[in-house]
Amino acid sequence: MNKTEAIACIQQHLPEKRFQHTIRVMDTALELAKTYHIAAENMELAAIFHDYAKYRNLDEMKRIIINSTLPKDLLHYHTELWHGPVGAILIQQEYGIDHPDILRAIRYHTTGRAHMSLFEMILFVADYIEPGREIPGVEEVRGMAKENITLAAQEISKRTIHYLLSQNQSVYPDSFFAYNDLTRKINGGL
Ligand code: DGI
Ligand code: FE
Ligand code: FE
Repeated sequence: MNKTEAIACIQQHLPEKRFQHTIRVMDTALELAKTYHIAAENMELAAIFHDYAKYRNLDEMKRIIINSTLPKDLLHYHTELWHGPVGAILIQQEYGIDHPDILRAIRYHTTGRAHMSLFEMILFVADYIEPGREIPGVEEVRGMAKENITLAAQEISKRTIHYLLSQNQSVYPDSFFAYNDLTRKINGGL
């Protein structure tokens, strides 16, 4: 599927506001891809489809989690965590997109995970810093992203966990694994 087809397709599946967010994530991810010497083509597709399952029916998503190889513990966490993993499964089934970089980046775009690739970090960061986001302090993270993508990803991980704790929300293990792994890398540990 090429970029134009992918954009036309996602526009049909998302409400206008989410579609505009998607386009901004794509532009941001492409800028970062250029900075970090990652090819544009797969990055474009990953960004375009990253929120593909965001508005799927919860019962349908639950069924997909139950009937796939996805970890069942997702069912015990916030439903907001489902759209990444379920989206990765759906675009593979419905559009035959099967590049592992694309599928992994979409699957983990909400939580991150340990050992994220540069490709995954770019989508994870682009989703948080796209110009439509008005999160307090996001400007600082935008600056970091241009200089050091690992540092930006760690900052996002840290901020997200902080936020979830302040809201008395549970934190999915992959969010902690992402934070710990990025922190180890930044501090020069193994
Ligand atoms: O889909 P988007 O809104 O573009 O962004 P996203 O996929 O990063 O989803 C963001 C939401 O997910 C945000 O409200 C924080 C939440 N989130 C991220 N990690 C966790 C989490 N929620 C819970 N409960 N646990 C997590 O570990
Ligand atoms: Fe998302
Ligand atoms: Fe998003």
